[in-house]
Amino acid sequence: MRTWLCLLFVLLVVGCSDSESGTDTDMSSSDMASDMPTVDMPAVDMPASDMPADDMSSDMPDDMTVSDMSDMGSDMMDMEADMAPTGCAAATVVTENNGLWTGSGAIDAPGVRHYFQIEPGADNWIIASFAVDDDQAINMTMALRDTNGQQLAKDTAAAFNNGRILYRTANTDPICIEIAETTDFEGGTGTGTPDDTFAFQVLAVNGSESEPNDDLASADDLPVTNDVGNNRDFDVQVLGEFETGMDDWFTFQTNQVALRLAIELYQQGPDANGSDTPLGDVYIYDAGGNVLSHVDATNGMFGLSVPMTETNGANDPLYVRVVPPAQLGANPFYTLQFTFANGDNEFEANEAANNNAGTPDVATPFGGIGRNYFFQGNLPANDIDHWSFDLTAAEVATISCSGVRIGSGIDAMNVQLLDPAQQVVQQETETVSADLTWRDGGSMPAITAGSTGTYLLRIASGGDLAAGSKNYQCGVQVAP
Ligand SMILES: [Ca+2]
Ligand SMILES: [Ca+2]
Ligand SMILES: [Ca+2]
Ligand SMILES: [Ca+2]
Repeated sequence: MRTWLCLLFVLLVVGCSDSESGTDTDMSSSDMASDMPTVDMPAVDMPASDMPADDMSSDMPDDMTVSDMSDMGSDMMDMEADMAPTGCAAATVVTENNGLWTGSGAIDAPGVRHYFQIEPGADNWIIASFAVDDDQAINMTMALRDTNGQQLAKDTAAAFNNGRILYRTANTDPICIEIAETTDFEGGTGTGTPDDTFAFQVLAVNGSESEPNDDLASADDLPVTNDVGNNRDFDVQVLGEFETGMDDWFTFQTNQVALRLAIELYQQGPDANGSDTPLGDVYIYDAGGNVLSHVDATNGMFGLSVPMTETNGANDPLYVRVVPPAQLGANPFYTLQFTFANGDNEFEANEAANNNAGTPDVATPFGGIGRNYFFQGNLPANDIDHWSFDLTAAEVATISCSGVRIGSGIDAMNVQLLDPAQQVVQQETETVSADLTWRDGGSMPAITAGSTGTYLLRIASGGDLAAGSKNYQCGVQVAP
C-alpha cells in the first residue's frame, strides 16, 4: 500500500517519468560471465502471433534481473566481448529463440558502448527490457536504432530501476540495440567501471487489439485477472495502433474491487517508446456509458485515474476509449499501462463539516522519506474541502493537488495553504495545461513553514466540467 501511495505521490509531485520502479536487489556482477563466447543458436520459427497475450502481463520485464537472464541458460545468451565503440554497422547479431532475444555485456571503460542487432520482422510488437548492475550509481540507456543509426526509441535503467521499451516495428529492417552510460549517451564523459554490467531481453508479444473495436459494444477484453484485489498491485500493458477516424475501445472486469485504476500514458517519440503519433483523448467509461475520467493527452498529462470504489460496482465492467488524433504518422502506435492498486490516498471523512476551516478532515501522517500526507475527496461544484496537518517552523513541504490533470471533471480547482493564523500563505488554481505542484521546478515554490502549528489546505471547486467524476488527490511531503 505504501508503495502505491508513494507512486501516487510521485505521479502528483514529480510528474512525468517513463521509467518503471523496480525492487530487484539481487543483481551482482558475478552473475555475468563476461568472457563467454558467442553461441550461435539455430533460428526457431515461431511468429509473434503465437505468443499468448498473457505473456505481456505481470511476469514481464519489470522484474527482470541480471540473475534472471543467467537463469535462462547460458547457452541462450549472446555474450559480446568488450570492444571499442563500433556503431550499429558492426553490431553483434543476436539469434531469435522462440520470440526472444537476449544479450549482456559490461561497460568497463569510459565511453564504451555495446551494439546488438535483432530482426523481429515487420508489424510486430516487441518489449525490450534491460537491467543493470551498477555499483557506481551510474545510469545506462538502451536505444533502438534503425539501419541508418537513427534513434527509434530509448529508455534508461539504473541499479534499482529496470528499463523498458514497448515498440512496434514498422518494417522488416533489422533493429540495432545500443547500450551506453547515460552520461556518455547524452554527450558527457563516460565514467564506467568494470562493475557496470547489463543484460537485456527483447520479447515478441501480441498487441491488445482485435479490430474492429470501434465502440463500447465491440471493446477488446483486457487480460485483467482475479489477482486484482488480491492484496497486491497488478498492471496490464495495452499495445494499440491508431486508425484514422476510428476509436479503440477496451474493457475489463474485476470480481474484486480494486481501489483505484490508474492509466499511465506512455510518452511518445524517439526518446521514449518511439511512436511517431502522440496520444490525444483518452476516456474511462462505466457500463452505462458515463464518462468517469477524461484527458486530452496533448496537454501533457502523465495519466488519468479513477477511484473504482467511488464509481463502480464490484462486478461492473469499465471501458477505456482511445481516440486517434487527426493526423497519423508513419508508425502510429500507442501504449498504455493500467495499474490496479489496493492502496489509495485517504478519503475525506466528513463532506459537510470540512466545508469549514474550523472542522477540517485531519490528514493522517505516515513515514517513508520524511513525513507524508496523501488524501483525496470529491469536489462537486460549490464544494470546499479543508484538510489539516502539522508543520514545525522552518520545515519545508512540497504540495501537489490534481483534479482535471488526472481526468476529473472539476473546473478551476483552487488550492490555498493557510498558516496557523489562517492567513493564506500561497494559492493556485489548477488549469488543464499544467500540474499544480509546489516544489523546486514546479508551478509554485515549496512551502517553508513560518511558524509551528496546524496548517490547512483549502480546496475549492470553481465549477463542474461536462464530464468526469469529481475526484481530486493531494500529496504533502515534509522534507526530513
Ligand atoms: Ca486500433
Ligand atoms: Ca478501432
Ligand atoms: Ca468534498
Ligand atoms: Ca466539503
